[in-house]
Amino acid sequence: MHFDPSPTSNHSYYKRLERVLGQAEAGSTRLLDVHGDIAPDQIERLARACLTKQEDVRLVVESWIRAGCDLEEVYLQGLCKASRLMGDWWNSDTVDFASMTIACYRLHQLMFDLSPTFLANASIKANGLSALLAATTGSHHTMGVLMLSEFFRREGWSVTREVPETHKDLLRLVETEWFDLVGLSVNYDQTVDEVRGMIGQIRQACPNQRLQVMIGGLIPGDRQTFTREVGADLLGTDARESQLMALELVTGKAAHVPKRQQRAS
Ligand code: B12
Repeated sequence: MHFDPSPTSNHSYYKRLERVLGQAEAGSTRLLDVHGDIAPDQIERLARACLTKQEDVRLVVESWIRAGCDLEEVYLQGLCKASRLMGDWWNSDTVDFASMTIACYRLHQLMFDLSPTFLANASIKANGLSALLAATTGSHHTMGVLMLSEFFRREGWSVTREVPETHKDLLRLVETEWFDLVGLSVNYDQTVDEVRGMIGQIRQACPNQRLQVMIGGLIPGDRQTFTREVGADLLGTDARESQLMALELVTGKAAHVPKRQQRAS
């Protein structure tokens, strides 16, 4: 991956960027492909907009919503796939680190802007359950936790979203506030020992003896084995399914997951 904090000094960088931005006319294709998924060139359209300006990002997503795209699919397919496509461009040095970071910020901003609509019925659904959803210390991968929080809130959970600077910050929260569930977004470079230690401390600090701990995100290696070894109660997948699984775990009631929603993250 290319790390150039000052792309202005790099003429060829702009040439490459121009090539990416110049591809395919905006909105020239159908929104959905034959499988009913958001079409790849629409994903590219969003990714390119993220590299230009916030207004363009908004316009792309608005066009999808106007064309009848479900907001959850906008998040789970549109935003996730666009961020991964940008990651591919970053990997191939088509975009640099600074542009990538700003582009990710624009996706964050989009979620904040869409939040009032996304959470429109959340208060009616209030379920009395509370979740602490946290990125792990030192992780810059925060988009997953933000999206996860939105899906939990949408279904009536009270959510505390945290990007802690130290483990102590997380433990202080767990000690002082009541949570039914702690969801930890694992970072790619964390070891079993680290995560197991953290989960053990969380359980010790938490006054709720029935606290459930869920993990998800960029789990290294075999996800099932990792989950077992760190002592988590549940392994999540995408944000929508994870919420359903968490609800079932905490309430002990089976949640129905329609087939269309069983999408791997
Ligand atoms: C965007 C991105 C970044 C951005 C993050 C911006 C941000 N604010 O989040 C930036 C540019 C900062 C970044 C940095 C790095 N990145 Co990066 N990044 C990505 C990328 C392209 C997309 C990730 C993303 O945000 N997706 C969108 C979100 C919404 O989706 P998600 O994370 O999958 O989350 C969903 C689910 O997993 C679930 N979920 C998420 N968390 C949780 C938690 C729980 C409890 C549950 C239940 C569910 C859940 O809900 C979400 C919605 O469904 C991925 C590529 C990929 N294929 O994932 C690489 C990737 C994750 N990055 C990677 C790497 C290596 C790095 C760097 C080390 C690069 C470097 N050389 O510096 C640094 C790490 C810095 C750090 N200290 O953390 C690797 C990780 C490799 C691995 N798994 O072992 C990946 C996979 C790229 C690759 N193929 O190499 N990255």
